[in-house]
Amino acid sequence: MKKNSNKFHKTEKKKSVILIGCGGHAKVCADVILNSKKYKIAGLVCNDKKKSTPPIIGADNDLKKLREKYKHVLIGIGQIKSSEKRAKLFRNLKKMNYVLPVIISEKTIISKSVKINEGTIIMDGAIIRPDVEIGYNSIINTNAIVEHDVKIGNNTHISTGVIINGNVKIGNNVFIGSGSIIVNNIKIKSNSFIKAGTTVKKNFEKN
Ligand code: JB2
Repeated sequence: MKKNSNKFHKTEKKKSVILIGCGGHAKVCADVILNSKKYKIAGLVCNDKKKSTPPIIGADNDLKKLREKYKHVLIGIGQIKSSEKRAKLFRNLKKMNYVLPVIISEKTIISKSVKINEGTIIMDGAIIRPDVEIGYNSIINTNAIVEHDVKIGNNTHISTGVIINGNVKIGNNVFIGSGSIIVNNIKIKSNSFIKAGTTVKKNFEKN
């Protein structure tokens, strides 16, 4: 009898990723990675001494040593007041020769033409439409909607439930607070800070 070669599928081995941080944002990143088909968590890197699941495998000054064992890392420190800490960590991790993968939740809708750069995480429920481009080390948080042709820069945080309409251009180091709505064709300059629940109808360049 002919063997059924499709009976047992080879499962791709999951890659271990170090998660930096042990606060609220890291928890949500961990949730996304735990449900990922591509990645698993190697452990957390946290400067605080506390019990945690997943376990803490070191502090920031262990990262150089950890690189001997692990290649992939994700920054799980959130970004509300300033993007500086995440941006600096990103530069340091690159110097240490880490790879910062794009992490995409299994529960998203993302068009095939979307381009996303290294170290960016797309959380559960996000919808990202055609020809969107997203820079490196950014966060597209839970249930954010990013419509067609939007450009988002580096180190930028699109918070939970934000709606960004078509053709919007967003710079680097931007924070857009939860539930904000950005109408179509708007430009948001680098380093802008938009409070939760704001409706942006004109180009935005305030901090
Ligand atoms: O330099 C650092 C560092 N700075 C802060 N290195 C490492 N390894 N960890 C650092 N942290 C860690 O970030 C702190 O040890 C702490 O565990 C964590 C901050 O926790 P917190 O819960 O206050 O914030 P968060 O950044 O994880 O999450 C915020 O931003 C998210 C986007 C929260 O406001 C969340 O509610 C929000 N969803």
